[in-house]
Amino acid sequence: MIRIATYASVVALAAFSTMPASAQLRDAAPEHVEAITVRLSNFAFTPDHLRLKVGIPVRLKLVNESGGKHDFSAPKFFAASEILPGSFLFSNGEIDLRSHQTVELTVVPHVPGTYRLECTHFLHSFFGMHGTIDVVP
Ligand SMILES: [Cu+2]
Repeated sequence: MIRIATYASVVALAAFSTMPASAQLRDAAPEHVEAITVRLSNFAFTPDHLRLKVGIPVRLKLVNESGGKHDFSAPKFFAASEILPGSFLFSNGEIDLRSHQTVELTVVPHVPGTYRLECTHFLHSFFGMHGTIDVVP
């Protein structure tokens, strides 16, 4: 069931750009929001460097491609950003992803700076699962 739901959302996303506005899902992101896909694997974020602009919404699609759990932890970044409706719900600035889970959220960064991104699972960051999010004016 989860697999089917994930597949359906991928198909919906693929069709998104060709669909008329009236056919879009109610909680889908506005069509001109830039989308960035970040893949989580053992033990890396790809890409591991994001460059975002203050005040410009971005749709983040997080894809856990691995057979294990990971998280996308950037508490200082999320504390300095606004999470728009229709986003995956999470708390404490940390998004937990099950094996092969995909989640999406729309974020508006508000404060320029360089923020650390990491997976907080034991030793994952040590093995290279970390990155940076630059927010530029
Ligand atoms: Cu990890």
